Amino acid sequence: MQEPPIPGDQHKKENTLSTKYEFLLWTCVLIPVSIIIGVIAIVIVIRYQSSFSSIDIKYDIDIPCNSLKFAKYASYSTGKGVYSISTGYLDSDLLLDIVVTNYDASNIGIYYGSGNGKFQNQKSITATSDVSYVAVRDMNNDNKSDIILAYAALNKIAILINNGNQKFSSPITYPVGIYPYWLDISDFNKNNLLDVVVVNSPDNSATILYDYYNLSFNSLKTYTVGNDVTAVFVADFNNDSYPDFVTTDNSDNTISVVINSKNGTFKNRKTYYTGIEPWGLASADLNNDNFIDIVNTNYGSYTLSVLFNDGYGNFNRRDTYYIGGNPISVALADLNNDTFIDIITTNYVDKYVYILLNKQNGKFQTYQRFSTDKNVYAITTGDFNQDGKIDIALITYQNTLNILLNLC
Ligand SMILES: *[C@@H]1O[C@H](CO)[C@@H](O)[C@H](O)[C@H]1NC(C)=O
Ligand SMILES: *[C@@H]1O[C@H](CO)[C@@H](O)[C@H](O)[C@H]1NC(C)=O
Ligand SMILES: *[C@@H]1O[C@H](CO)[C@@H](O)[C@H](O)[C@H]1NC(C)=O
Ligand SMILES: *[C@@H]1O[C@H](CO)[C@@H](O)[C@H](O)[C@H]1NC(C)=O
Ligand SMILES: *[C@@H]1O[C@H](CO)[C@@H](O)[C@H](O)[C@H]1NC(C)=O
Ligand SMILES: [Ca+2]
Ligand SMILES: [Ca+2]
Ligand SMILES: [Ca+2]
Repeated sequence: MQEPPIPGDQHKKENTLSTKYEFLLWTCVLIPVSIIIGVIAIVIVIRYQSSFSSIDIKYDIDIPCNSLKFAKYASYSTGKGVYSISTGYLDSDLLLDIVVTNYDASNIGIYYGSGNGKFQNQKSITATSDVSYVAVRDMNNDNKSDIILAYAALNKIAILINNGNQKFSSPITYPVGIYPYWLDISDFNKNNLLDVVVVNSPDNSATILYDYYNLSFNSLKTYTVGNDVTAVFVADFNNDSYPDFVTTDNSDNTISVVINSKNGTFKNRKTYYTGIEPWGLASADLNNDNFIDIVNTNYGSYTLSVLFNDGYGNFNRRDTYYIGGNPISVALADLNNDTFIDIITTNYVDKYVYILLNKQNGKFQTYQRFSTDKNVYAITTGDFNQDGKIDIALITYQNTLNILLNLC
């Protein structure tokens, strides 16, 4: 099974080769020393970071459904190299459907929902190889959700218009920057025509495509963000009603917050430190002060960063939570129906979904984790069985889609 392609991996590989000999020599000296340092470090970490331990969890806060419960997960097969997942209403039955991209199979797969938590087998639509991201949105305002894809290897995005009766138009493509990796959709200039923001990983840039109408965009603008940008998420961070966006800058260990100038163009970004190799990203109000906060996964330091909005779109307060392994994807949803948003994340090297319940103040409990297939890559949430509780859907590098129904 292949590792997921990591932006910037190429440079890292070359660097590793050139220093291989040096590395071998050093390890002979460093191994005994590092063992001693390692033991000391583990003792310190266990002592001071209670979140490190998943065994002796004490949930001392009286919040609803403190011990979460999920039904044993259902597993559906996907295409080869399933990579991105999204959910929405893709036919007219008002039951949530799921769409995934099959990176190596050059197609996307749609799972039509039955409303009871079960899904039909995948119906695939030909796309291209290396489809790195999928989103669902009604782009042409005909009240039918369309599908938007990042065609990473072709340096384009693609839109498939929903023609009804589970039929979609052929993908129509639009050039963006190099290796578009992730995207989000909003109306940045508030003219009721949708705009798309795409992050181009090795380009260190974000492309905004403005005003989708009659199957085309009206104009395009590019902004600098951080190195090997992996993700983008749109939200109004300074509460001026104009949508802003945030990116994860994988090689810089930062997020970039980019604020709208109230006319759809953007101010220079502000950066804030995260952990090592920030990757997945989501935002929501986590402490119920009505300002939007930010959560990202740190692939290289096995943690989550939670960054709090001061009300003006500045994020100077950061909390860190240990997850372990290599966390990639993160989603935010209220899983115990107490109006406080909880965190759902995954860890690429194992077979669990990790949930951190909100202590109703923007601080989070030690994670609870639930079994899935191995190598969880991306997650999304939705009420798939219509019981008012938010469920979890995720994809794994076993080429599977897993559904976990919330029983809390
Ligand atoms: C949009 O579509 C949904 C589902 O098909 C339907 O229930 C709703 O009435 C439609 N709304 C409009 C404004 O057409
Ligand atoms: C839509 O685009 C087509 C093809 O470019 C063009 O012929 C047509 O006039 C456009 N319609 C509108 C309403 O702009
Ligand atoms: C948008 O607003 C900014 C800040 O007020 C201004 O510098 C810029 O020229 C404006 N751009 C457009 C296209 O109106
Ligand atoms: C955000 O802006 C709206 C509209 O101006 C205002 O009503 C609301 O109180 C603001 N929210 C906060 C938390 O300041
Ligand atoms: C969630 O909470 C609301 C408000 O307290 C309540 O009306 C609703 O029934 C709850 N939903 C579930 C699934 O328990
Ligand atoms: Ca549509
Ligand atoms: Ca617009
Ligand atoms: Ca704003």
